[in-house]
Amino acid sequence: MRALAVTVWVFINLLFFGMCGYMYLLWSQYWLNSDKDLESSTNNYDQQIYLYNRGFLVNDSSKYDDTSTSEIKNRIKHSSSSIDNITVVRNSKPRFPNVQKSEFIFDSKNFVCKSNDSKIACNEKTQSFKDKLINEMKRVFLDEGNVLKPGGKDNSYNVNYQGPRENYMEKSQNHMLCELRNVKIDTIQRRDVPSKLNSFKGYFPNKGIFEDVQFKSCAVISSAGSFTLSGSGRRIDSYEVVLRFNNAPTKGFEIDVGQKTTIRIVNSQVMSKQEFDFLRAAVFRNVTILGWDPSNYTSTVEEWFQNPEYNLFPNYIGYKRMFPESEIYIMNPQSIWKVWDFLQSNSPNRLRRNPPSSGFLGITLLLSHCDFVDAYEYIPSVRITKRCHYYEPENNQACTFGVWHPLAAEKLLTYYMNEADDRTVFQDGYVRIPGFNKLNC
Ligand code: NCC
Repeated sequence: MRALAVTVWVFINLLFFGMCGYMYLLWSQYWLNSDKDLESSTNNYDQQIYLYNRGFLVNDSSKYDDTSTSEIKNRIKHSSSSIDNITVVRNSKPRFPNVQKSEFIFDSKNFVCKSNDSKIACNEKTQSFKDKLINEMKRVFLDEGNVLKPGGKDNSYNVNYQGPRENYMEKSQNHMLCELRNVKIDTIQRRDVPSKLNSFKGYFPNKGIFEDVQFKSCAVISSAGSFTLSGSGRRIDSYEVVLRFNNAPTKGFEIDVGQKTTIRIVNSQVMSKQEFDFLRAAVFRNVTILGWDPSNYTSTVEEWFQNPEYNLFPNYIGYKRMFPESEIYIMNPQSIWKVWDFLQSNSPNRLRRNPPSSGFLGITLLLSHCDFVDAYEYIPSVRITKRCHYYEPENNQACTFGVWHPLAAEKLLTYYMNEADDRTVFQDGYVRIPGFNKLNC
């Protein structure tokens, strides 16, 4: 009798829990599908960049609600004409607690060495900052590979990488640099212009950027907020080549970022959108310009010419007409994906399938032409702040750690290839990478 009662009890329990499980499955499938709709409406590059650059994950509704929709629309910096459908995600879908939540606190004043600190005290501060920072970068790096995360499955550039995924830490610094040396950043030359676009040909040079030129010392100046109060300006101006990004100004910020600019790497949004006034703004004058625009992963150069993500060609040609002697180049989009392949082939986990940031493209370019490259505030120093840029008040730590570009991977690998000591990296704010001509491969 008792055995029968136990059996019935077990059966009822099984039935009850089975039904609960089934209902949960139905419920989560519903949300999965509604996510798909949502992804397609938020998949647009502008929206993703907007959200990521403000530290939002695409589905992270906790940060915005109905009332902020119009504010979101108003504040989109680089919106394309099609962007009036920002989707607001409601906060009612099943969620599991995030076991890998960030514990990184921007309490940088605890880590800055003061003039009266002993060498030991300063080293301790540096070490403790380094541990926290590297942990945070590794956390983001691992999180990025998580296909279950919002945006984790996105593949708008049709990346179909089939190569190895090795662990960079199992290779020597020299080995890594030798691999990166094979990833040459090419620029579009006359011979690359498709024959259908013959009238374009005359605007493109017969040589590549910095072809056969070797510089002694080069500095890459990230646009990070951590430049504020760095006082690095004078040192930066002493390099033979100084590379800056997009529309990052020097005027008014000379003490921290210097005033010299040799080359600017400019993304296609900045080159093409009216608000950046590429043809007239002073920041783009009298410097070498290298524009870039991502193609699809497998596109030929010809296909990309006919369908760039942001059409940078009208302003490229306009600039060439206005300043015929200017040094302006366009990156070969296939080089962008070769750089991405390098990052992925040295990362055991899957990277976001989006192009590398201008920062890593700039470092890679200069390594071919400089005896050494010092990258400033790319690996954030103890002056780290939530501010995205040194020239804008906006807070957004995603600019530093990345959610859309594979920034965390870029930075971990860069730190690995660096030969400066930790005090230089984290207190003075720059990493030093030996140029390719110094390598023994
Ligand atoms: O912000 P951005 O980057 O111009 O920065 C240039 C490079 O500096 C490094 N960086 C920047 C900020 C920060 N806190 N830490 C950093 O390490 C990065 O390596 C970065 O590449 C770009 O890469 O071209 C980017 O451009 C901006 C934007 O288009 C321009 O700033 C013009 O406003 C992009 N943001 C948006 O489109 C909203 C950003 O995704 C990448």
